[in-house]
Amino acid sequence: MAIRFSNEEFERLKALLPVYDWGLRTLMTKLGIIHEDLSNFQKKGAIDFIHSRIKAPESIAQKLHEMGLDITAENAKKHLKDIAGARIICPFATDIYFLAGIIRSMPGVNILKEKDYISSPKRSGYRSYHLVVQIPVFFSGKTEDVTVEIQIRTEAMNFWATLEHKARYKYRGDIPQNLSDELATIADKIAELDHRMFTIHEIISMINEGNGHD
Ligand code: 0O2
Repeated sequence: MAIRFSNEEFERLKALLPVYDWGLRTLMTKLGIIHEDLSNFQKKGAIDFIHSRIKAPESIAQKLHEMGLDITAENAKKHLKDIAGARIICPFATDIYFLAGIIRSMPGVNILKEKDYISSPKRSGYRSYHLVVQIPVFFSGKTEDVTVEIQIRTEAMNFWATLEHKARYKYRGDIPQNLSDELATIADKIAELDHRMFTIHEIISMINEGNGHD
């Protein structure tokens, strides 16, 4: 049975969510500027695309349930760091670290936590770089710090995570052992593929530099 908020708690949650949306939009404006600047002037192609989402109430309720917490708006605000989320997709792992560095130096963005699941992948095989940040949002005469989780991954890591997420959903978090083993093996292969593609990219860049091209 689906885990849900009570009507009263759902109304409380609905009152909270706009602030997360404003925080996310503030961050997306900053990231959009970085994306445009990098595409036009600096490190061409370091970002493929960026998207954002506010976690659906059903997913918030499910996550609180998995954490063994009561399904309340207060617990969501207190314990969940990914109600607002931005995902940056890059061609190569080196771009991920480059972008994490840019985010770290952004004025008005306070870093709360960083997790490098690329150098230390999760047991599932999941790879990604996570930053939990806080952004001040000014509204109705007051300022509130909004927490946003930023995930940075390559296209290949994203392909894997999307498929594994689907499997997790399909099997309600309990993926059969043979399938999770296969996913973990593929995750390793994807990491190797990412590395080999990067080597080719470096060779092409060196040849282009020698020829005086970008
Ligand atoms: P959705 O639907 O994407 O929102 P923490 O352990 O809390 O200190 P962490 O690892 O950042 O820190 O938190 P968490 O809650 O484990 O993971 C946060 C998000 O990372 C997840 O959100 C996923 O988006 C992604 N993620 C983490 N581990 C995996 C994994 O093994 N497979 C996939 N596909 N994604 C993962 P949600 O709420 O799970 O999902």
